[in-house]
Amino acid sequence: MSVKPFPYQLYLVISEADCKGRNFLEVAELAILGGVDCIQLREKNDSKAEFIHKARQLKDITDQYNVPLIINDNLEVAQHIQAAGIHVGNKDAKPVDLRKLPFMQDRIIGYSIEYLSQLENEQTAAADYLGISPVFKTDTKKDTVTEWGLEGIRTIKKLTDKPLVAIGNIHLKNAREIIKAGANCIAVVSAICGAKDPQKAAYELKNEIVQ
Ligand code: TZP
Ligand code: MG
Repeated sequence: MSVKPFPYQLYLVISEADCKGRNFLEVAELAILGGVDCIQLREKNDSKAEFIHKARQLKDITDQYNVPLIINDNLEVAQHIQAAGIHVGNKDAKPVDLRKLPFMQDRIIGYSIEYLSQLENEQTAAADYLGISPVFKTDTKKDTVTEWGLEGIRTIKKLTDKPLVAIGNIHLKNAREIIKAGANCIAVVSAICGAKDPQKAAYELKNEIVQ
């Protein structure tokens, strides 16, 4: 299976709720201005219509900056807005099935790794990047399985050529060591959505990981 390039380094995973009362579209735009180069919209409790509405508004912004917008676990929403890709977890739609769809042929499929055994499966082979989920335990998502840590990144790096996106409690103080351990990209929620100044937070994170 070929490996498509995934040239992104600072990935924002955003939801309206994680922006805690601030306009999530403004947070996303500031984050892009600060250096975020990939965005995922992750709305777990929205109706389909709400999710599509938000995704369409966000896509208007990401398109202006040529930043890919990935939709969390919802093919219909992704298709509706012609998203750059979809991110799925271990219990969601299967990358192999998604890849068979004409719409998904050339789009990005992200797949979260919760167990080492997933690296041997065909789903991993069909994905364009793997989420190391979570690298560290986080209050933002509590229903997680394995806390990979830096050692987990090193182990996974040895077992696959796929680009690795680390997520989970990543902030300024640990971003660089996560990249050094072998992650190609870091993904954050609260380090940017919860920051007083999302643009500055993104800028500092980007500076920390781009050598
Ligand atoms: N998947 C694994 S951890 C996580 C997701 C969506 C949340 C990460 O949030 P934060 O605030 O960056 O720790
Ligand atoms: Mg899921």
